[in-house]
Amino acid sequence: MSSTEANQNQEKSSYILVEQTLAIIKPDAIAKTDEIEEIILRHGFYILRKRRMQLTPEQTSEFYAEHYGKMFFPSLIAYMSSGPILALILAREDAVTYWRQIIGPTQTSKARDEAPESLRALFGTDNQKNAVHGSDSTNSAVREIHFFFPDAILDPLPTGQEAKDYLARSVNPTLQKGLAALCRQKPAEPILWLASWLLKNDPNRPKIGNSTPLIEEIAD
Ligand code: RTP
Ligand code: MG
Repeated sequence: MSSTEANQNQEKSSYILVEQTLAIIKPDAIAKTDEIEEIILRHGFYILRKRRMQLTPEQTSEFYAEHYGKMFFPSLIAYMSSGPILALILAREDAVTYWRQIIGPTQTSKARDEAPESLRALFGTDNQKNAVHGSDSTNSAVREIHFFFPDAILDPLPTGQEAKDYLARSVNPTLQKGLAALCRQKPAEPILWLASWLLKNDPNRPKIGNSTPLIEEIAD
């Protein structure tokens, strides 16, 4: 792997900490799942979880409760419960906004006019059967991710700056010292060595007197 690729991979793995959104491949596009997943990955998203299922009309009504009472609500429920769907948790920087950009305008005809490369332009059927869903805000993303993946851990969902500040404050100073020590040492098992170094040098770990770290006392 080139150093550029290694850097890109390292950057991508930090996206998991940054933002998550919920995507759905809707019944009219389920046959295009492989193509859509390829596009998702090409845009730098991580697919953290996937769940294929067919929603009942009741479950669909709960998911789309914000649209209750609108003219299109009954046909939306019939459409979204008509066949299997695939729910996906996507992660990357700015995941919510970026995914909405990639899927394009709600109506397939508008997507074809204004965003011909968008997923709805490419895979949508008509103005209701529009191939894919995307959460419209970080708050909706939290609710929708828990709807499909009740055990998902994302509370609170950090925004980009929040995550960077948190890491800068709580982890980076120690991690950088550990990485420097790792580079000097170049051990055979670098990950295990670093894990052990971090345990021994965790600044939050209670010390007994001014002596050796607790873990070494247990090991003895
Ligand atoms: P989604 O929630 O599915 O990602 O779509 P969206 O935010 O772009 O659009 P939204 O206003 O939330 O509408 C939800 C879904 O309802 C169907 N719809 N049909 N006039 C119509 O016939 C109409 N308007 C909306 C679409 O399937 C839309 O994605
Ligand atoms: Mg919506």
